[in-house]
Amino acid sequence: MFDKILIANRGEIALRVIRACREMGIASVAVHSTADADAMHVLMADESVCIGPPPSGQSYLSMPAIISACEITGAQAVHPGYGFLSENAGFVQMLEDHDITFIGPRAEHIRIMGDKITAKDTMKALGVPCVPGSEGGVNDVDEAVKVAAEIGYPVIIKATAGGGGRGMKVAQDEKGLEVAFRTARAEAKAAFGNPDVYIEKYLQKPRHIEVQVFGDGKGRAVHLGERDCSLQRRHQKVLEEAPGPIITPEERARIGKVCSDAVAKIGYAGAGTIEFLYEDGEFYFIEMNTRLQVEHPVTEAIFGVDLVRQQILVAAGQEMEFSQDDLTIRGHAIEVRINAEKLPNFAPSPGKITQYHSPGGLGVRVDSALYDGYSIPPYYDSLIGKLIVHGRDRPEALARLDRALGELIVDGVETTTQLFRDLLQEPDIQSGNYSIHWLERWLEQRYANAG
Ligand code: MV4
Repeated sequence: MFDKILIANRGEIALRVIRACREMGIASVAVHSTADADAMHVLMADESVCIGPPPSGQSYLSMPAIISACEITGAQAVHPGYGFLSENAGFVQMLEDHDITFIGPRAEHIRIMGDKITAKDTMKALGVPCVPGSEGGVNDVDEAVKVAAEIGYPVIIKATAGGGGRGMKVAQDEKGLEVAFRTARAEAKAAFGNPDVYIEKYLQKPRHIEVQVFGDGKGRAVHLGERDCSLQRRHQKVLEEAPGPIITPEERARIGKVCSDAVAKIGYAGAGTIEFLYEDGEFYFIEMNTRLQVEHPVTEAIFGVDLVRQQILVAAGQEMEFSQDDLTIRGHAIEVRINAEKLPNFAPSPGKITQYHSPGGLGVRVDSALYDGYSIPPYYDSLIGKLIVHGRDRPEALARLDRALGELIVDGVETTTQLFRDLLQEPDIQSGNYSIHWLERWLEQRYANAG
């Protein structure tokens, strides 16, 4: 086992990893920009190293600076958290060249899933159900027209180097396809330096359902059910829950096995998320994320497992602490993302926290790097905390969420807290009746005359 792990991240996820390290008797090293000298992850880690100025490109994304910090402190492994260098195959390669262990999957698997066409080809070959569409990429308008005629309109054109909603265009008919295709390619080339696009049938009202998988890197893998992350705004998740409110135990077992078999077969190591669109009882693969995700705590709550601990064990060449038969769901969990943002436009609201009180009690978890008097810097993303509630069933989780939100005090900056109290009043939220478009429509109606 490692003696010392460096966490190449900041904020709540850095704390999350430090906590797992401490429980395992592993020393932790924080890295930070000059803007984060007084950040909680620096205070909580055993050691810290300043790696550069505020912009992420010169600090949290600087591979040489992070590798130097490993060398200076003697850290044997790096946990990347999410975002930043967590899905950068070149970083994994560079660490390997310096004999430092990356706590995550192999570079090869990050590379495969980073190219969406290759990811889809790979998953399809592994028996994972995919959205009907082009075989591989589509290189010219004639081919696009041909594929679209086969699968039927509307269609969606996606950039192979995109993902997470970047570089997508919908075409309603053949007339719109030509423009959509050309713009998609041009935008993909400009944004990612790669013009390659592919085509899929456009699903009108799906839910975003993602399956948590975990592999030991030696051909054994499990699934930990699904999360419903359909409540999004501009491709940013706002609320996530597990299990999915409309997924049956039979569907879970079936798609879960498909996913765990797939990652077992490729020898995947560590935590991964297989994203699906779910419509009319069918799952359609869209992307795979090769990192620990922001919303992993809802899965941890219902399965009672520590995913970061398992990541560290597997990275050190040990076995994960459970097999599929050990994994049973207990109750229901919901996470809301507390962002320092001002509604209705969700404009970033950095600044000094004048008062902070975190909720507590049974079934409440708060993952946050906030403290009284802390100044949220303007350079990074606006997530300042995650409130995760766990109940015996969904109604209990919803009631607990409302109760916990009522206890939360974050003064000095604007936050998304009230949004969740308002959402909880909605019958569709109470019943779990929402698709990927529900939140944007609700926000439009609610704030039609504001900001
Ligand atoms: C789609 C789709 C409809 N049909 N693909 C957006 C993010 C990226 N991960 C995939 N996305 C979508 N792909 C087909 N074939 C609709 C979306 C989509 C979406 C997906 C998940 C959550 C929120 C979304 C909001 C708008 C569009």
